[in-house]
Amino acid sequence: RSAALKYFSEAKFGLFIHYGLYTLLEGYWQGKHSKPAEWVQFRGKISLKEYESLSDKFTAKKFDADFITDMALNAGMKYINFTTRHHDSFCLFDSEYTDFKSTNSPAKRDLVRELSEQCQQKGLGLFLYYSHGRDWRHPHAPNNDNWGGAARPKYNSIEESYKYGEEHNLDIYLDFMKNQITELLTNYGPIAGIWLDGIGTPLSKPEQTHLFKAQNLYDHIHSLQPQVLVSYKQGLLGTEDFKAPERHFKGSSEVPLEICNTLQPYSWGYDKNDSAGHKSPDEVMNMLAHAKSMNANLLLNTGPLPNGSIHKDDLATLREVGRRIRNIEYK
Ligand code: FUL
Repeated sequence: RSAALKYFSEAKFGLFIHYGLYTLLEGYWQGKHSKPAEWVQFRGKISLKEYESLSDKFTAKKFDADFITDMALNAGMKYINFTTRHHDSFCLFDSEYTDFKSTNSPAKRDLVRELSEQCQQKGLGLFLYYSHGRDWRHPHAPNNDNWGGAARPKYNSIEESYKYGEEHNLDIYLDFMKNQITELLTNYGPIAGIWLDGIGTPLSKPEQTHLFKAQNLYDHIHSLQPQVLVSYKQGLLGTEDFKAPERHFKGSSEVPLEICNTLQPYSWGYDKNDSAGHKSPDEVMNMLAHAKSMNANLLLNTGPLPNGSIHKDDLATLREVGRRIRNIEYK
């Protein structure tokens, strides 16, 4: 993995993409805004049934992996990180282990496959975001009773399908995730990294971390594809290949760093409430400089619109950033 790590720390700049069912709600449920937009199921306490019905409207009509990968390359980026499955558990890939997936929606498409093919053709690394500890759908995922109040949406009456109590068995959920990650690492060619997200505060009860058997998962990942870099956001066990702090980073780190930030004012998934303005080329150049001063990569997020197209402001900014980067390189 040392060659992969070297490649990663030289790559410097990557594109993060948050796209999923939440995108269709554009940050709003019953007129109330959710901050961040991709947390709309949680903040709006949307019932599983209502949330599920969104998948009948998921067409991804303008999601164009060819266009997105060209855009990333033109911006001077070397890799892409894609939300294969966010906290809502909707998968943007085909999976034997769930029906809640894009291949089962009107889109009938495996977006991970489309992106992986384009990345391979164009020499971009592909990282796969996978929500690990936080899952608002799977009956055996961490729940509010055992894991603190923020594991699940706080429904007024508890959802039937959330099996709280005795029957709750985290191991079943761990197997589910392992199986899906196995699919991601066997069906899509060489993968640059698995980017796990999940047991952040306040979900983390450090004394319960071992229940997640994360090392077991890391070893399994490396047995499937030894070069794959594993990250767990700010870190979980300390054996991750790099840390990926959100928005800012202060201090120093013993492992390589990747700072993630978003082109939208705050949200990662598409948010209609963006009057504060998307980040400008100057702001992105500053983020790049900040990352450089920390010896970190910058993973810069765009939230595609409901139809899967890229927001025009992000497009313009990335184009200009690419131009400036090329200017600096050629000087
Ligand atoms: C966080 C998530 O909860 C956000 O929705 C987003 O994906 C961000 C990059 O990581 O932990």
